[in-house]
Amino acid sequence: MSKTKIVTIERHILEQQKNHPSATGTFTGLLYDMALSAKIIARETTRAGLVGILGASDDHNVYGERQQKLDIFADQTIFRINDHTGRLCAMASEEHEDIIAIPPHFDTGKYVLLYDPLDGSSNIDVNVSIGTIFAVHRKISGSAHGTAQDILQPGRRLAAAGYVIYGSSTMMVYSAGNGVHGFTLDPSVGEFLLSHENIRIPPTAMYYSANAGNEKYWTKGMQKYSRWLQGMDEDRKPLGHRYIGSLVSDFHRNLLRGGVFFYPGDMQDPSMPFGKMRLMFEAQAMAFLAEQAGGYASDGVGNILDLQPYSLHQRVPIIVGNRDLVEKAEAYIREYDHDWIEAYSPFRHKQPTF
Ligand code: AHM
Ligand code: MG
Repeated sequence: MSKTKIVTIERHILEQQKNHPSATGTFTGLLYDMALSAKIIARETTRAGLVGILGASDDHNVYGERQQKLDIFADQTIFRINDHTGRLCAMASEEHEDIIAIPPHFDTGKYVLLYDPLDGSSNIDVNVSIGTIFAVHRKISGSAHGTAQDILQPGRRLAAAGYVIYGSSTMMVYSAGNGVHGFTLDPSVGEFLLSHENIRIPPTAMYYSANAGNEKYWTKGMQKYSRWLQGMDEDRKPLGHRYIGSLVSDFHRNLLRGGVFFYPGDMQDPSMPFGKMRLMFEAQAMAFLAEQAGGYASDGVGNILDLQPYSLHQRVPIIVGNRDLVEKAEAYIREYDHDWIEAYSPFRHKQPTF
């Protein structure tokens, strides 16, 4: 008989809570509610082709992109599970322009939740893995209702972050600052079971991941870095290239196999030198998880976790994965990309107005 313990996500979160004698269970409940949201969203993503929910809605999100119907479903599911629990004082979603207030007839709590309900949603119609990304900050303002000050905190202060991947199986991976743990959904019983305890990025990387179609826009430093990863100019074994175009999937694979993902800034439009990723909804959570798993995330200049956010929907360059590979990119940027660093610096140091 196998001696391996079967541990549900609920049990695991409760065990972790025991390490914090002063914990009230609020945080535990919040993480469990994310797992519940994930189960409901997973149910719909796996049935998407069957129930005619596929296809784009007429709505556009704040970036002018078409929202898929499942985006809206996922967004509303997470909101509706969390709005009335008394644990949160505000939420923010990639799909909403402004901070989402807790309805006035519900109690407010001491955390804020940020989420990208369905990341990589352009992949839905072609049956490629997508994901949900979430991050939790503690309230720091004196206000009962969450303010921009509570939401726009550096990633360094995150209380927890994680993602759900809707792939060949559904997994939830999270960290509350005590390592990174992964759970796989057993659809027959509807439970997330501990499948990947204390994930560490393997020291020897296997893959690099980037949208190589953008290479002509990359800075000289990033182009040279890409050649270095491919072992072009020296006698080095190249890394394999894997790119799904779904951050959660690309990050997850590299977390388990070792590697680096990058969506760098560029000089295509020097007034927007920061690439595509969103700091608050994508980069902070991934940076936190990477560091908890022994890796590192940089904007090309320094640690993403140390950036003071200035706006809810700001974008940020990201290079994330094995520390040595990320630092190598920083070194190339330092050597070759002075013009880019100069163009990006004002955004790096921009302060919020609250
Ligand atoms: P989304 O939030 O609009 O879904 O976009 C984010 C996605 C990421 O999942 C992925 O890493 C990236 O966009 C892919 O971008 P590209 O198509 O430019 O390679
Ligand atoms: Mg996204």
